[in-house]
Amino acid sequence: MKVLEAEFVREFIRMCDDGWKQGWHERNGGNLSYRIRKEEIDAMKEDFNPAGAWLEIGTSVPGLRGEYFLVTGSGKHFRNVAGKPEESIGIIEIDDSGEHYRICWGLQDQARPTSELPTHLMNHEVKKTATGGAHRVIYHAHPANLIALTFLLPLKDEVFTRELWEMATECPVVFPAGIGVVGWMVPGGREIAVATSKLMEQYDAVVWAHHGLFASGEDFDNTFGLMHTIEKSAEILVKVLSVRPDKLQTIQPQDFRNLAAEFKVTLPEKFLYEK
Ligand code: 2HA
Ligand code: ZN
Repeated sequence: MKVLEAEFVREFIRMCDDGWKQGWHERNGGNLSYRIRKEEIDAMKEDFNPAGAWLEIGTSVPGLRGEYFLVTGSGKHFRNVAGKPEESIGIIEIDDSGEHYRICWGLQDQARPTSELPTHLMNHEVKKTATGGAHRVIYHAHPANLIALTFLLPLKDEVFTRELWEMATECPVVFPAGIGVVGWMVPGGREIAVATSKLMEQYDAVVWAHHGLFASGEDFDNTFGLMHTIEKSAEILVKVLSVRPDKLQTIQPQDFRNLAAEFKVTLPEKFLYEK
């Protein structure tokens, strides 16, 4: 099978295009990765290029040895992924030490995987263990309203989670574990990857202050949907705060407990503090 004919590749490309259309991917902003199933890889190996050189990941992910990932390329624009997939995205394989990768398909003309490869792979490693292999998608975008909030709210998991939950009744059902916050750090390296993946042990979404959001999920629909839900909620909060600094009424802690019982989700009490 040709790589570009595979269902997961078509869904990956569509998700890049959807994110672009949402306005979350200015220039080369954002990146996406998918941990490929064994049967999906086996079906397309004949379309791979001759094995490339092993290159440094920049961190260590022994829990991902032998895994294959579809990733966006460093410096590539989401806007171009659908039109030029072989140049914009590629498949990489992880070696037995978990410290190197090689390009098996795509990323034509000396392209490299996303500059955020360490964070993507460390998140995948954590999520693979935490979800028993269920999570396969890691998505990073630059949604403007959420980024705006990182200038206005205290950079605390409890505050971001609670404020976003209050803005839309669906939020606590979509991300019941809450969301994590990483204070401003230099992107692209191991340090921010360690900080982000630590939070991914308990959350499916992690905010990077003054930068963007990382989301994790089992498939493209749910991961895109998580990004979309969080950014929509952030947009409502920005609108509310733009009109006046306080709320006349809102969803109260006991309302959240009632919602949790009805929707059969567990909402940690640390987010249901009295204000
Ligand atoms: O340019 O979003 O965080 C890609 C990025 C880096
Ligand atoms: Zn970014």
